[in-house]
Amino acid sequence: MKLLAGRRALVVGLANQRSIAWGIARALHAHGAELALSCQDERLRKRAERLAGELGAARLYCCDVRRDEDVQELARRLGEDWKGGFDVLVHSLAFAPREQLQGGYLERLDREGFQTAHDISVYSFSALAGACVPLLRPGAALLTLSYLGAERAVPNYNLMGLAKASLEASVRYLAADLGPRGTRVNAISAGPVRTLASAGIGGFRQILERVRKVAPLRRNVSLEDIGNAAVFLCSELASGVTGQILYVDCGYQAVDAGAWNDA
Ligand code: NAD
Ligand code: 0WE
Repeated sequence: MKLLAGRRALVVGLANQRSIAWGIARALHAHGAELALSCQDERLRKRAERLAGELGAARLYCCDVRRDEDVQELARRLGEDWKGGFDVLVHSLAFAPREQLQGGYLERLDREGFQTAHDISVYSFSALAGACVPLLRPGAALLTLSYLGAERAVPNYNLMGLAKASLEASVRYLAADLGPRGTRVNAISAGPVRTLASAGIGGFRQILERVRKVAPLRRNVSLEDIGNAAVFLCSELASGVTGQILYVDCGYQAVDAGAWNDA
């Protein structure tokens, strides 16, 4: 059954074929959605163009979310290219200066890193939502990506944990704001996946191993797991769901990982 036939979806945050944005775009496409994709800059454009090509007539834009004019321009072009509006906005991007994601939280903390992480990883979701709201058709859905570090102190995740906590609060405030016009807003809190954003993070392999060992499903999440949950949240099947954080993590958040060491 195609859950998103006749729906138009913008997915922001495509870098390569390992991106969660790509997993979600593929799943939305498989369920009949017409797609637009956005990548950060010209540097990523060639690869993104090739990927967009794989999804039929997918449109591709560039938008650096640090720049207000880029966000406005993205919305303007979407309004032109998709007369009559669109239905789904997926926000799948985050950034903190690399040195913030290793070592102690306080030890690495500084004002500039804090501002950068919150600007790119948090503000951008509300900024994109605000710019796109006039274009959203009735029954639209917004979706962003979070991580367990929002609600637990995860070693090395540090500043990104604060940013994700604020992002999750944004989901609730946007849901309250946009609910009366019929727009739903949710997040997927995904288990760890090997992507560009997790490559080179010290100890990432051990994080994956730990999930495989103690998560109820005894495996790591796949891009398909995340894509399927995204299809659900963006479809009519989730018509009564808004303001929620859905864990797509093979159950890891539900258990006391420390107590399952030898399970
Ligand atoms: P990724 O590297 O494929 O995607 C991150 C994207 O952010 C890239 O496309 C990058 O270009 C984009 N980006 C960074 N700064 C930007 C800017 N200024 N303007 C526009 N785009 C910018 O990695 P990913 O793991 O797919 O990350 C996607 C989302 O998933 C992020 O929000 C991340 O926090 C979240 N997430 C990832 C994991 C994981 O383990 N990989 C787990 C849970 C949640
Ligand atoms: O949200 C993330 C990662 C986001 C991220 C990644 C990078 C790497 C490159 C943000 N900024 C940057 N900056 C860079 O320069 N995840 C959920 C993946 C992740 O990152 C971790 C994790 C997990 C899981 C960092 C430490 C510990 C666990």
